[in-house]
Amino acid sequence: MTSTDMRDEEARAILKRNDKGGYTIPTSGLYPYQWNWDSAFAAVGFAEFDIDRAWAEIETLFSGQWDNGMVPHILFHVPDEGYFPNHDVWQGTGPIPSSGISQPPVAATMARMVLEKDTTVGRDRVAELYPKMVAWHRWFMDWRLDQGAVCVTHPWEAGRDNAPDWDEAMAAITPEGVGDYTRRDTTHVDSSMRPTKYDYDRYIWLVQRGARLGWDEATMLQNTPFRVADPTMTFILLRATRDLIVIGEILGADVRELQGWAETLQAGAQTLWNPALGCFDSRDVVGGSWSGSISNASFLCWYAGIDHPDMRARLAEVLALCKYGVPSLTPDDTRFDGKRYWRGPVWGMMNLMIGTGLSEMGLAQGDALRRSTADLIAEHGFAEYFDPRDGSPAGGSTFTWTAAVWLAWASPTNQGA
Ligand code: 9WN
Repeated sequence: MTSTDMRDEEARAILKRNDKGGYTIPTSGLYPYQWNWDSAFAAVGFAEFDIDRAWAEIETLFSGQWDNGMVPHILFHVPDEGYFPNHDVWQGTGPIPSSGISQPPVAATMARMVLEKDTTVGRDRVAELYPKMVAWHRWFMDWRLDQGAVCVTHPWEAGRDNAPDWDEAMAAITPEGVGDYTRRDTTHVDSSMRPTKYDYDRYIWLVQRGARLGWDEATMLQNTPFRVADPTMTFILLRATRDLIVIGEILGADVRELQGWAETLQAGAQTLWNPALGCFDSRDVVGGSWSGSISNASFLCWYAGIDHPDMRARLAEVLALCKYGVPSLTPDDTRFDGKRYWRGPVWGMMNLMIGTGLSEMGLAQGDALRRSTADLIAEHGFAEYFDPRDGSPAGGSTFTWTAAVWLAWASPTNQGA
């Protein structure tokens, strides 16, 4: 067996081990539930060897969809005391116990990838999912826009929990009355690789506010303390809406409403251009300031079909400092912390999206990024994230989305595919 075959085998084994029957946990211990965008990435990993299981992953995710169209960021299928905050804190109001916020909507893009693997099997499966995905995208368009850019109402919604993008907005929160709580994440992972207590106090304060207001979007919007227009959400929703349009056209649906959304989001993405930084950036809607972050979310522009000469220059600068792909924050930023989660580390699925976008636009860095991600995983394993300075693994291990990224994109088995 070659080393590539061994990694392929290991990646399949990780997906099977993290499979809890219809849904996949990100990794055991640290994350014992179904997470939204993790599941969508898991689906493209499964699609490499089990198409039926790939569809089941997305179907189970949408079984937790709320009446208003929202698809929660966590589905608490089986209670587990090893995680905090659990459903008793969140008090999500959907059909199965869940959190009360969403996560980056990669599902339609991943569904299109699974569909293209096998259109015969996929057509009926995607036809069932299509109206649910449209309803979810409509929820974003109804409740999360600012000047056409997509906002997050909690750092966990962006999936980039402790990114510097939220620092200003978080500083404006005084987490009064949050009470005592016991974190579980730092019993699984070294605390130097996780968000701080300062962050967690504000995360929980925001959750308590949502739960108190019954997760009613209109009520939560009034005097909202946290609303940040975010490149992660904006670029991903724009990309996913285009993929949803392609799926709709295959199904013979009327896609005019979706085309309107894509135009709105395309214009909204331009409102994230920070001229002083020469980069796409997060914009605090409440406080009015730019984050000033050159992050891996900034480089999702190509994934959304948006090119910019300055972004190419920024990418070249960042990649000159990082051997293994795009870090969550450029190392020459004073806020950089190479092991602390979204303040420095490289994440495989962000490399996948950035690399895919670059390749689709005919830019050579796309394939270079795929090869450096392959080296990263081949040399350092299937970690949750990696220190961009030397590739050392951080966070959880035997991680679902890193295995999926390997199988569906990075593995040399797929080179030239
Ligand atoms: C909170 C599961 C999730 C990812 C997020 C990542 C991390 C959760 C946590 O893990 O967030 O949602 O408890 O730290 O930041 O992107 O979906 O892998």
